[in-house]
Amino acid sequence: MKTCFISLLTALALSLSATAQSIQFLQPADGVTLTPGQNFSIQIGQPMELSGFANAAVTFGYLACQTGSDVASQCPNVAAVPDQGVGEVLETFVFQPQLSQIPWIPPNQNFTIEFPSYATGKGVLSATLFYFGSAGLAPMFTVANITVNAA
Ligand SMILES: *[C@@H]1O[C@H](CO)[C@@H](O)[C@H](O)[C@H]1NC(C)=O
Ligand SMILES: *[C@@H]1O[C@H](CO)[C@@H](O)[C@H](O)[C@H]1NC(C)=O
Ligand SMILES: CC(=O)N[C@H]1CO[C@H](CO)[C@@H](O)[C@@H]1O
Repeated sequence: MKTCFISLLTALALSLSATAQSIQFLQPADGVTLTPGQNFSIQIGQPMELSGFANAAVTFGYLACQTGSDVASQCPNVAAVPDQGVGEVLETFVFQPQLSQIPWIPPNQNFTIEFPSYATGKGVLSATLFYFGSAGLAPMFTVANITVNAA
């Protein structure tokens, strides 16, 4: 009975922490202006390194926002609605964040990718993290995004 209760607690803790697994853009900042066709740096942080999880890969995507009178409202919310699609898949990397020397900076990893040469106006740069977690290391993913301007 006791063992049963403990495994129930463990399962609950795992399912709770599953929702906590996330990544964030440390660089560039939301609203950054990037030059089409040029390389730029991305720093992805992982606020919590939880045990029972295994990071796999991070994929960057670019989705151009619709042009129109109200551009902001026509930028789909990639993070909130993942089935909206990330637009174009730019590049995929193994995700292995390193501990930071700076206490307030979470474990992080730097990447260099090319900003699409066709980009104009506003777009959404997304980072999708694929990882394994929860009971039995189930495959999962989480999405972070920033708005970028092409100029
Ligand atoms: C971007 O970086 C890649 C890999 O380092 C390199 O092959 C490519 O020439 C660079 N592109 C530009 C436009 O600098
Ligand atoms: C990524 O780059 C930033 C800025 O150059 C640096 O402070 C940080 O330590 C780098 N992170 C890693 C894991 O090398
Ligand atoms: C443009 C876009 O998709 N923005 C979203 C990025 O992710 C945050 C956090 O989930 C959302 O609040 C933004 O709307």
